[in-house]
Amino acid sequence: RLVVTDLDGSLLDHHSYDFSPAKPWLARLKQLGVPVIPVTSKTRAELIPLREALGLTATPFIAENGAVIGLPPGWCHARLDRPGNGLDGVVVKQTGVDSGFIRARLNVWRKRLNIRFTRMGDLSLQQVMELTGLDKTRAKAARQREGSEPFIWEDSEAALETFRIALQGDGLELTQGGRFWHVMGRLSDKGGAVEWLIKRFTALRGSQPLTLGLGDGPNDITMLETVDQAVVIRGCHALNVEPQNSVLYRTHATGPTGWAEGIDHWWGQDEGGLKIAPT
Ligand code: 2M8
Ligand code: MG
Ligand code: MG
Repeated sequence: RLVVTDLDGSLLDHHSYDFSPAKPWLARLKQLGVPVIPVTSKTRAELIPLREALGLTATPFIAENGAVIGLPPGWCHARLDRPGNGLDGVVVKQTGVDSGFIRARLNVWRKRLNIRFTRMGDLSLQQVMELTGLDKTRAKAARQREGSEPFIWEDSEAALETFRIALQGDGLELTQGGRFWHVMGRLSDKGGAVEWLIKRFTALRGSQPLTLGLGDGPNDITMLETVDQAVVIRGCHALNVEPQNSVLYRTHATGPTGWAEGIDHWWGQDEGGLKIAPT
């Protein structure tokens, strides 16, 4: 088994970033050796303290909507990965385009199309803090982008479509999180990164895992379409999340309470004498 999960609005509360309602399941999955893999818009810098707090330092992570993948030692391939080119022996893979290129193209299109948006990098630290509710250290970490750039759209829907087409020509794509739009390389969305990781898991363990995925935003759709069992967590926003899964559960609760509700739905029943749910 394998769990892939969005953080903001899913495992973490949209406003307070608290995850206590998910603790019993997190502990139980750890005990069973089921990897829980964060798949998030957040940066690698934001994930360092977060993985520690969540007890997820031994599992891989997917940052910046799929643009960055981190593999801890147990997940590395003897010949394909250069060991320990990241912190704590974590191998870091960049699946997309670097953020310097993304920022340069955003500036070009802003001028040429005469469109209005504010990049995260255009905001002051104070503004990022106010907008997201993150404290200073976390807001700083959120600005350390490696393969994607968040922005606030301030123009019309029609202009957004023109912008989307312009970015396609640069090999870039748009996705929508809870508060921000995000630009990244066209081949590095959450679904693609999760697919890559499932293949890696299968190669290392010799069998294909049963996969469960949880998310609350449009940027989670490709990930949810990649897994065997999907959970759409009720959002704190009015965004449309319509993955084309045949096996989909929508929670009643939001955030980490919904997260636990979703895992309960799929894995809460005893199976073949194995009691999976936490007691
Ligand atoms: C941004 O990501 C969220 C994910 O849904 C969003 O788009 O609203 C990113 O900038 C991330 O790095 C940051 O931690 C988060 C804070 O709310 O916002
Ligand atoms: Mg989310
Ligand atoms: Mg997210």
